[in-house]
Amino acid sequence: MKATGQEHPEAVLRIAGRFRIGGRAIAAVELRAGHINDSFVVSTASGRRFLLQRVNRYVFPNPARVMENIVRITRHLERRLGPESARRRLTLVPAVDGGMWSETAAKEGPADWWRMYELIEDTTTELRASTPEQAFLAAQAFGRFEMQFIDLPSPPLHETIPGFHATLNRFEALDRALAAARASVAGKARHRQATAEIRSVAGHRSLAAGLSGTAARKLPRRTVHNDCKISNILFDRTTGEALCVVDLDTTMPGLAAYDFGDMVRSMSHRADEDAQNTAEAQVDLELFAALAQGYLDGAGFLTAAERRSLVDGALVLTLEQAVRFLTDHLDGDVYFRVERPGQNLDRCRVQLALLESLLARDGDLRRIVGGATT
Ligand code: GN1
Ligand code: MG
Repeated sequence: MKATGQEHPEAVLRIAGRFRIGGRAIAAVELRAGHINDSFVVSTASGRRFLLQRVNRYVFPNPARVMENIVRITRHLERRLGPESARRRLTLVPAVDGGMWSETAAKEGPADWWRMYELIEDTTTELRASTPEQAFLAAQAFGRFEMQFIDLPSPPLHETIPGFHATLNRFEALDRALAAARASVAGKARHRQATAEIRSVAGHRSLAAGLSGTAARKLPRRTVHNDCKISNILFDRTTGEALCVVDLDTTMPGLAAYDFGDMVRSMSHRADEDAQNTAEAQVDLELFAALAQGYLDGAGFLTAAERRSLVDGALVLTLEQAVRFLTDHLDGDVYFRVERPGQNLDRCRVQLALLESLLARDGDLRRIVGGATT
């Protein structure tokens, strides 16, 4: 069952008390950021602040895998970046019982899993890239993030969501959602609202194989972040520096093209992800070039074949995200949190408009990536 996100503040404070926060938790404020987990900023009497999160069990049916990965990722970054780097990486706060997360019984369904991070103070987050400089910094930070895992001792991280970028399977999930929607009155209404988008997505279906052909199967599997949007970067409030990459839930083995593709779908234009008007969902070549330069600068390990796959990543990831938002709209918004009806359909429309503009500039995009220097 989908998590409701409703939690009594007293209950959140009690859960915060299960972690080693060095004092009494006196306030917990819900942070409505992200579409998946529930997040709370917890303050103690002495003024220290933490981020408490409940892992979404609908999205992550195997939270142990998520948390085992995050423990490894945060320890690896601490070793690599050194003790002075606390503002440049996430730090898990251990539970009082010595574990790195805490489980609470849910009213119905499986137990809730909670984790806590130290809050990195004096940072800001952005919902979209407003300047090429910002896009460059964000892309460079994601590239450096991947670079930091080049020497991650084996085994590879768990796949927290198997087949996360199996785009062809995402189309099969859409087919199932379409069939299910036709079987109920509410589903039929959602289906009717989405007629144009269903047709558009079907017209692009052949692109879905862009990262699964013979050439793509030869690409190296790296440790990638898998959710490279600008809101997953903390910027220093004073200097504007891209300090810290956050949201480690889907950091796992994958292709560099997934991360670059996600950056393009979220940062190469000026539209909000859920804009109700798609006029701004057009690739801006200056932002795109900044993303390519920043990413290639940060991810210095990329092979020539990986570089050639990056624009395919942009097309596939944008289409895939359109399919995922459309599927969730048809399913009745069970996966991505919504604040209003139709929001997932709006999100789908933004991705589709962007995809059309990426396809129209395909030659320019490939020229820019080919020419970007490392
Ligand atoms: C989700 O957790 P959040 O809201 O940052 C999603 C990503 C999507 C993104 C779209 C686990 O990320 O895959 O690209 O929304 N995460 C998961 O904004 O599905
Ligand atoms: Mg995420």
